[in-house]
Amino acid sequence: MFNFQIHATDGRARTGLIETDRGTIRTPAFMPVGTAATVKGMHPEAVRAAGADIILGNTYHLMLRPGAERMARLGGLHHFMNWEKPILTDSGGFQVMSLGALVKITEEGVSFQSHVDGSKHFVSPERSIEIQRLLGSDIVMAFDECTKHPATHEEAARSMRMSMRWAKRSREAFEANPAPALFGIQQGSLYPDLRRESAEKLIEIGFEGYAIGGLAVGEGQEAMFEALDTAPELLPTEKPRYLMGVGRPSDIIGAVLRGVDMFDCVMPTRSGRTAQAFVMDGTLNLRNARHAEDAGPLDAECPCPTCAHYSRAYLHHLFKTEEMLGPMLLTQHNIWHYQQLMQGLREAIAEGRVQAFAKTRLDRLSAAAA
Ligand code: PRF
Ligand code: ZN
Repeated sequence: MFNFQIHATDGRARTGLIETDRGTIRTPAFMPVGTAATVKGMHPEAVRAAGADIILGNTYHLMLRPGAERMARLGGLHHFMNWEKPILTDSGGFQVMSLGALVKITEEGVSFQSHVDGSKHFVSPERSIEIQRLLGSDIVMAFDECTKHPATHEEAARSMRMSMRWAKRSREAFEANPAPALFGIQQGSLYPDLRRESAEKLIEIGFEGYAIGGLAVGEGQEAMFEALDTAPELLPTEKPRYLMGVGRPSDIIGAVLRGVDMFDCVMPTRSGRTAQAFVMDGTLNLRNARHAEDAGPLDAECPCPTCAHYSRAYLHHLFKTEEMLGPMLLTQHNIWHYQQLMQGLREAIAEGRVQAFAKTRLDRLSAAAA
């Protein structure tokens, strides 16, 4: 089962539900990143308690360790990591490109050496889909190439057209061994004509949802928003739209206003490990000495367990002494912060006040940055 219902729209923003056999996903949704079969530093129960309906896993990391066939023998990713709710898996190409040292890309697929032990591997659209099926993914992603930035029109066109041929091969491999959903990934860099061509090719193939790839790769927020002024509307209204690898809270707000339904990003978890807290008024660095005697919570408006029980001074102390509880408590807060933002967006869209909600949040963020 895979079913998307839009319950309310406000301008281009939408709120609704994706129903799957493993549970319902409230949209707009933020998916915490669980790259190596763990949302780093958090128990799965705590990820769920924070309000996450779905997490993201990665083909690339899991095929290297513990290995896709081993994962299948161990009962699949959900069982392995004790997360029974939905999991979306990324297809691997993007991670190979951003992590793998030696990469060779041909029409057939991608050859690379493991960043772990130097061993040689090959991933094609067919193998990526097979791996995602062995993991037990609920939402499988087509295999694509994330076009580098900047790219000339010619480079972007060539890359996008190869990704569209791979999308077709991904669909065919998926049909032979189907899961609840396969999402296609739009590419085309910052070129509106290529984004349109990509959307048309994906729609012709047909997918249960559509991702917008190739953004948040160094183009900056203004250029990303310009692309998002047109890219989402090229994709089917009635299917979920997923903006891959985004982003900061202000990026998410801007993308929701432009019609995006799903997001993932390492930012809340990675920042949690490096002492950066997301709060209503921007970000805080807990290593900063100004927190040393601050008995108040990270964020007085946050309902999370970290803010209920621990002071900024204590968190500062944990980071100064490099205690592992520091990253754990801060990651928990950051994931709650992101989930609270999504809940706020969903309620505001349902009540027809998303513009006012966005303005209030963005004004506070820019006042803090000034
Ligand atoms: N493709 C895939 N995964 C991704 C991206 C992409 O373009 C991005 C780009 N921001 C993040 N993750 N498959
Ligand atoms: Zn908190």
